[in-house]
Amino acid sequence: MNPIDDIAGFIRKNQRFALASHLHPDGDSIGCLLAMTLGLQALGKEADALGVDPVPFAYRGLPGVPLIHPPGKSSRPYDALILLECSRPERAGLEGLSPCPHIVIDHHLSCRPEGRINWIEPSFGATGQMVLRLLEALEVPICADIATNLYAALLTDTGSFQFNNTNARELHDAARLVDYGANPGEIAEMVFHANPPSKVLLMGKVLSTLQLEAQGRMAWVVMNRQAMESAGALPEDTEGIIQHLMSIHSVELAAFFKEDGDPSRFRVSLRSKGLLDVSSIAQGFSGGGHRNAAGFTIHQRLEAGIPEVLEALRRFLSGSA
Ligand SMILES: [Mn+2]
Repeated sequence: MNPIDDIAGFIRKNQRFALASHLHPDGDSIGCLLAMTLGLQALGKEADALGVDPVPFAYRGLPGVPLIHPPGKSSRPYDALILLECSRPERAGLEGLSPCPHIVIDHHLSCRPEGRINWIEPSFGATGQMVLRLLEALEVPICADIATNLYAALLTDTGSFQFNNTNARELHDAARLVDYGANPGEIAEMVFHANPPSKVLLMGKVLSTLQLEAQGRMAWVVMNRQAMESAGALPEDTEGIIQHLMSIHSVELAAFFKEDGDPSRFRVSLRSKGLLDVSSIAQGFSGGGHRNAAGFTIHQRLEAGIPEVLEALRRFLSGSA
Protein backbone atom coordinates (compact mmCIF):
# COMPACT_ATOMS: atom_id res chain seq x y z
CA MET A 1 0.00 0.00 0.00
CA ASN A 2 1.34 3.46 -0.67
CA PRO A 3 2.08 5.42 2.50
CA ILE A 4 -0.51 8.17 1.95
CA ASP A 5 -3.35 5.59 1.77
CA ASP A 6 -1.80 3.76 4.71
CA ILE A 7 -1.76 6.96 6.81
CA ALA A 8 -5.27 7.98 5.72
CA GLY A 9 -6.55 4.52 6.64
CA PHE A 10 -4.89 4.66 10.06
CA ILE A 11 -6.35 8.11 10.75
CA ARG A 12 -9.88 7.04 9.72
CA LYS A 13 -9.73 4.05 12.11
CA ASN A 14 -8.36 5.97 15.12
CA GLN A 15 -9.47 8.92 17.21
CA ARG A 16 -6.80 10.48 19.40
CA PHE A 17 -3.65 12.05 17.92
CA ALA A 18 -0.67 14.03 19.10
CA LEU A 19 1.06 16.11 16.43
CA ALA A 20 4.50 17.66 16.50
CA SER A 21 7.18 19.11 14.26
CA HIS A 22 10.86 19.87 14.76
CA LEU A 23 12.47 22.11 17.41
CA HIS A 24 13.50 25.61 16.28
CA PRO A 25 10.31 25.74 14.23
CA ASP A 26 10.19 27.31 10.77
CA GLY A 27 7.33 28.20 8.43
CA ASP A 28 6.96 24.68 7.05
CA SER A 29 6.92 23.01 10.47
CA ILE A 30 4.41 25.45 12.01
CA GLY A 31 2.26 25.52 8.86
CA CYS A 32 2.07 21.71 8.69
CA LEU A 33 1.41 21.34 12.40
CA LEU A 34 -1.51 23.78 12.30
CA ALA A 35 -2.99 22.61 8.99
CA MET A 36 -2.91 18.95 10.08
CA THR A 37 -4.39 19.81 13.51
CA LEU A 38 -7.23 21.85 11.96
CA GLY A 39 -7.81 19.13 9.37
CA LEU A 40 -8.07 16.35 11.97
CA GLN A 41 -10.41 18.47 14.09
CA ALA A 42 -12.59 19.03 11.00
CA LEU A 43 -12.89 15.23 10.80
CA GLY A 44 -14.06 15.13 14.42
CA LYS A 45 -10.77 13.70 15.71
CA GLU A 46 -8.95 14.76 18.87
CA ALA A 47 -5.72 16.47 17.80
CA ASP A 48 -3.13 17.82 20.26
CA ALA A 49 -0.62 20.18 18.61
CA LEU A 50 2.50 19.84 20.76
CA GLY A 51 5.24 22.47 20.62
CA VAL A 52 8.25 22.61 22.93
CA ASP A 53 9.71 25.84 21.47
CA PRO A 54 7.71 29.07 21.23
CA VAL A 55 6.24 29.97 17.83
CA PRO A 56 8.58 32.52 16.15
CA PHE A 57 7.15 36.03 15.86
CA ALA A 58 6.81 35.80 12.05
CA TYR A 59 4.34 32.90 12.33
CA ARG A 60 2.28 34.03 15.33
CA GLY A 61 -0.51 35.36 13.10
CA LEU A 62 -1.13 32.01 11.39
CA PRO A 63 -4.64 30.63 12.00
CA GLY A 64 -4.73 28.21 14.93
CA VAL A 65 -1.47 29.21 16.68
CA PRO A 66 -3.18 29.23 20.14
CA LEU A 67 -3.84 25.50 19.66
CA ILE A 68 -0.10 24.78 20.03
CA HIS A 69 0.84 23.93 23.61
CA PRO A 70 3.77 22.34 25.43
CA PRO A 71 3.50 18.60 26.05
CA GLY A 72 2.01 17.87 29.47
CA LYS A 73 0.94 14.75 31.24
CA SER A 74 -1.68 13.19 29.01
CA SER A 75 -4.46 11.41 30.89
CA ARG A 76 -5.03 8.86 28.14
CA PRO A 77 -2.56 7.43 25.64
CA TYR A 78 -2.60 8.67 22.06
CA ASP A 79 -3.46 6.36 19.18
CA ALA A 80 -0.48 7.86 17.32
CA LEU A 81 2.07 10.65 17.33
CA ILE A 82 2.16 12.29 13.90
CA LEU A 83 5.63 13.72 13.24
CA LEU A 84 5.65 16.42 10.59
CA GLU A 85 8.80 17.78 8.96
CA CYS A 86 10.99 15.48 11.08
CA SER A 87 11.32 11.74 11.45
CA ARG A 88 12.20 11.12 15.09
CA PRO A 89 10.52 12.24 18.32
CA GLU A 90 13.84 13.62 19.67
CA ARG A 91 13.88 16.16 16.84
CA ALA A 92 10.58 17.46 18.23
CA GLY A 93 11.86 17.41 21.83
CA LEU A 94 9.39 14.62 22.67
CA GLU A 95 11.62 11.69 23.59
CA GLY A 96 9.69 11.27 26.87
CA LEU A 97 6.19 11.09 25.37
CA SER A 98 4.27 7.97 26.39
CA PRO A 99 4.86 5.21 23.88
CA CYS A 100 2.49 5.06 20.92
CA PRO A 101 2.89 4.38 17.20
CA HIS A 102 4.60 7.13 15.21
CA ILE A 103 3.57 8.31 11.78
CA VAL A 104 6.27 10.23 9.89
CA ILE A 105 5.47 12.77 7.16
CA ASP A 106 8.63 14.53 5.96
CA HIS A 107 10.48 15.77 2.88
CA HIS A 108 13.93 15.43 4.46
CA LEU A 109 15.94 12.34 3.67
CA SER A 110 16.46 10.45 6.89
CA CYS A 111 18.66 7.47 7.58
CA ARG A 112 16.54 6.09 10.39
CA PRO A 113 12.84 6.95 10.25
CA GLU A 114 11.24 5.15 13.18
CA GLY A 115 7.58 5.46 12.34
CA ARG A 116 5.08 2.64 12.11
CA ILE A 117 4.26 4.35 8.80
CA ASN A 118 6.96 6.50 7.15
CA TRP A 119 6.06 8.79 4.26
CA ILE A 120 9.25 10.53 3.18
CA GLU A 121 9.27 12.29 -0.15
CA PRO A 122 12.31 14.55 -0.76
CA SER A 123 11.01 15.72 -4.14
CA PHE A 124 8.47 18.02 -2.47
CA GLY A 125 9.53 21.64 -1.89
CA ALA A 126 7.66 21.66 1.43
CA THR A 127 6.16 19.07 3.77
CA GLY A 128 3.04 21.27 3.54
CA GLN A 129 2.40 19.86 0.06
CA MET A 130 2.32 16.35 1.52
CA VAL A 131 -0.14 17.47 4.22
CA LEU A 132 -2.31 19.02 1.47
CA ARG A 133 -2.42 15.68 -0.36
CA LEU A 134 -3.14 13.74 2.84
CA LEU A 135 -6.00 16.07 3.82
CA GLU A 136 -7.43 15.78 0.31
CA ALA A 137 -7.18 11.99 0.51
CA LEU A 138 -9.09 12.18 3.82
CA GLU A 139 -11.69 14.37 2.08
CA VAL A 140 -11.19 17.18 4.59
CA PRO A 141 -12.73 20.38 3.21
CA ILE A 142 -9.72 22.70 2.75
CA CYS A 143 -10.87 25.95 4.40
CA ALA A 144 -9.06 29.31 4.16
CA ASP A 145 -7.35 28.71 7.55
CA ILE A 146 -5.85 25.40 6.43
CA ALA A 147 -4.89 26.86 3.05
CA THR A 148 -3.19 29.85 4.73
CA ASN A 149 -1.02 27.57 6.87
CA LEU A 150 -0.04 25.38 3.93
CA TYR A 151 0.69 28.37 1.70
CA ALA A 152 2.96 29.83 4.43
CA ALA A 153 4.77 26.45 4.58
CA LEU A 154 5.32 26.41 0.83
CA LEU A 155 6.24 30.11 0.58
CA THR A 156 8.94 29.89 3.25
CA ASP A 157 10.45 26.51 2.30
CA THR A 158 10.86 27.57 -1.35
CA GLY A 159 12.39 30.95 -0.33
CA SER A 160 9.42 32.76 -1.91
CA PHE A 161 9.56 30.36 -4.88
CA GLN A 162 13.19 31.32 -5.56
CA PHE A 163 15.10 28.19 -4.44
CA ASN A 164 15.80 25.42 -6.91
CA ASN A 165 13.26 23.19 -5.13
CA THR A 166 10.61 25.30 -6.90
CA ASN A 167 9.12 23.30 -9.75
CA ALA A 168 5.81 23.31 -11.59
CA ARG A 169 4.21 21.20 -8.85
CA GLU A 170 5.13 23.77 -6.17
CA LEU A 171 3.68 26.66 -8.21
CA HIS A 172 0.61 24.61 -9.05
CA ASP A 173 0.04 23.75 -5.37
CA ALA A 174 0.47 27.44 -4.47
CA ALA A 175 -2.24 28.34 -7.01
CA ARG A 176 -4.52 25.62 -5.62
CA LEU A 177 -4.03 26.97 -2.07
CA VAL A 178 -4.96 30.46 -3.29
CA ASP A 179 -8.11 28.93 -4.81
CA TYR A 180 -8.81 27.37 -1.39
CA GLY A 181 -8.64 30.85 0.18
CA ALA A 182 -4.98 31.69 1.01
CA ASN A 183 -4.09 35.37 0.45
CA PRO A 184 -0.51 35.61 -0.92
CA GLY A 185 -0.05 39.34 -0.22
CA GLU A 186 -1.24 39.14 3.39
CA ILE A 187 0.79 36.00 4.13
CA ALA A 188 3.99 37.45 2.61
CA GLU A 189 3.55 40.61 4.66
CA MET A 190 3.03 38.66 7.89
CA VAL A 191 6.00 36.35 7.33
CA PHE A 192 8.58 38.70 5.80
CA HIS A 193 7.79 42.03 7.48
CA ALA A 194 8.23 40.61 10.94
CA ASN A 195 11.74 41.70 11.94
CA PRO A 196 12.20 43.36 15.32
CA PRO A 197 14.18 46.65 15.04
CA SER A 198 17.10 45.00 16.89
CA LYS A 199 17.56 42.55 14.02
CA VAL A 200 17.88 45.26 11.38
CA LEU A 201 20.22 47.28 13.65
CA LEU A 202 22.41 44.22 14.16
CA MET A 203 22.43 43.53 10.43
CA GLY A 204 23.76 47.03 9.81
CA LYS A 205 26.52 46.62 12.39
CA VAL A 206 27.56 43.20 11.09
CA LEU A 207 27.44 44.14 7.40
CA SER A 208 29.65 47.17 8.10
CA THR A 209 32.47 44.69 8.91
CA LEU A 210 32.31 43.21 5.39
CA GLN A 211 35.64 42.14 3.89
CA LEU A 212 36.10 40.86 0.34
CA GLU A 213 39.10 38.95 -0.94
CA ALA A 214 40.24 36.60 -3.74
CA GLN A 215 38.96 38.97 -6.44
CA GLY A 216 35.63 39.16 -4.65
CA ARG A 217 35.11 35.38 -4.61
CA MET A 218 35.17 35.28 -0.81
CA ALA A 219 33.30 37.53 1.66
CA TRP A 220 33.31 37.50 5.44
CA VAL A 221 31.83 39.41 8.37
CA VAL A 222 32.37 39.41 12.13
CA MET A 223 29.94 39.87 15.01
CA ASN A 224 31.31 40.36 18.50
CA ARG A 225 29.28 40.46 21.69
CA GLN A 226 29.35 44.25 21.85
CA ALA A 227 27.61 44.44 18.45
CA MET A 228 24.84 42.16 19.66
CA GLU A 229 24.47 43.96 23.00
CA SER A 230 24.44 47.47 21.55
CA ALA A 231 21.76 46.43 19.03
CA GLY A 232 19.75 44.80 21.84
CA ALA A 233 19.70 41.69 19.65
CA LEU A 234 19.27 38.00 20.42
CA PRO A 235 21.29 35.14 18.88
CA GLU A 236 18.34 34.30 16.59
CA ASP A 237 18.57 37.83 15.11
CA THR A 238 21.71 36.78 13.22
CA GLU A 239 19.60 34.59 10.95
CA GLY A 240 19.63 35.67 7.32
CA ILE A 241 22.60 38.04 7.57
CA ILE A 242 24.93 35.72 5.66
CA GLN A 243 22.46 35.69 2.73
CA HIS A 244 23.38 39.33 2.09
CA LEU A 245 26.99 38.25 1.51
CA MET A 246 25.82 35.59 -0.91
CA SER A 247 23.77 38.21 -2.79
CA ILE A 248 27.03 39.77 -4.03
CA HIS A 249 27.43 38.71 -7.64
CA SER A 250 31.11 37.70 -7.44
CA VAL A 251 30.91 35.87 -4.09
CA GLU A 252 31.22 32.06 -4.15
CA LEU A 253 32.11 31.52 -0.49
CA ALA A 254 30.88 33.46 2.56
CA ALA A 255 31.86 33.19 6.21
CA PHE A 256 30.19 34.66 9.30
CA PHE A 257 32.21 34.73 12.56
CA LYS A 258 29.90 34.99 15.58
CA GLU A 259 30.76 35.42 19.24
CA ASP A 260 27.74 33.96 21.01
CA GLY A 261 28.15 34.99 24.64
CA ASP A 262 31.02 32.82 25.87
CA PRO A 263 34.19 34.76 24.93
CA SER A 264 36.29 31.58 24.89
CA ARG A 265 34.64 30.31 21.71
CA PHE A 266 32.93 31.47 18.53
CA ARG A 267 30.77 30.01 15.80
CA VAL A 268 31.60 30.02 12.09
CA SER A 269 28.81 29.78 9.49
CA LEU A 270 29.77 29.06 5.88
CA ARG A 271 27.78 29.36 2.66
CA SER A 272 28.78 28.55 -0.89
CA LYS A 273 27.37 28.58 -4.39
CA GLY A 274 27.15 25.72 -6.88
CA LEU A 275 29.44 22.74 -6.49
CA LEU A 276 31.76 24.35 -3.93
CA ASP A 277 31.44 21.99 -0.93
CA VAL A 278 31.86 23.88 2.36
CA SER A 279 30.83 20.86 4.45
CA SER A 280 34.33 19.47 3.85
CA ILE A 281 35.87 22.57 5.49
CA ALA A 282 33.44 22.31 8.40
CA GLN A 283 34.33 18.65 8.91
CA GLY A 284 37.99 19.66 9.11
CA PHE A 285 37.03 21.78 12.13
CA SER A 286 34.79 19.05 13.69
CA GLY A 287 31.59 20.65 12.40
CA GLY A 288 29.08 19.59 9.79
CA GLY A 289 26.40 20.60 7.36
CA HIS A 290 25.56 20.36 3.69
CA ARG A 291 27.42 21.20 0.49
CA ASN A 292 26.28 24.84 0.39
CA ALA A 293 25.66 25.52 4.10
CA ALA A 294 27.84 24.33 6.96
CA GLY A 295 29.18 25.46 10.33
CA PHE A 296 31.49 24.74 13.21
CA THR A 297 32.69 26.08 16.56
CA ILE A 298 36.22 27.29 17.34
CA HIS A 299 37.30 27.10 20.98
CA GLN A 300 39.40 30.27 20.99
CA ARG A 301 38.77 33.97 21.43
CA LEU A 302 37.33 35.60 18.32
CA GLU A 303 40.36 37.73 17.33
CA ALA A 304 42.78 34.88 18.02
CA GLY A 305 40.89 32.23 16.07
CA ILE A 306 39.79 34.03 12.91
CA PRO A 307 43.17 34.06 11.07
CA GLU A 308 43.51 30.27 11.11
CA VAL A 309 40.02 29.80 9.69
CA LEU A 310 40.59 32.45 7.01
CA GLU A 311 43.79 30.71 6.02
CA ALA A 312 41.91 27.41 5.60
CA LEU A 313 39.22 29.15 3.53
CA ARG A 314 41.80 30.78 1.27
CA ARG A 315 43.58 27.44 0.73
CA PHE A 316 40.25 25.78 -0.05
CA LEU A 317 39.28 28.47 -2.52
CA SER A 318 42.62 28.52 -4.33
CA GLY A 319 42.43 24.72 -4.62
CA SER A 320 39.04 25.01 -6.32
CA ALA A 321 39.83 27.92 -8.65
MN1 LIG B 1 10.41 21.81 5.20
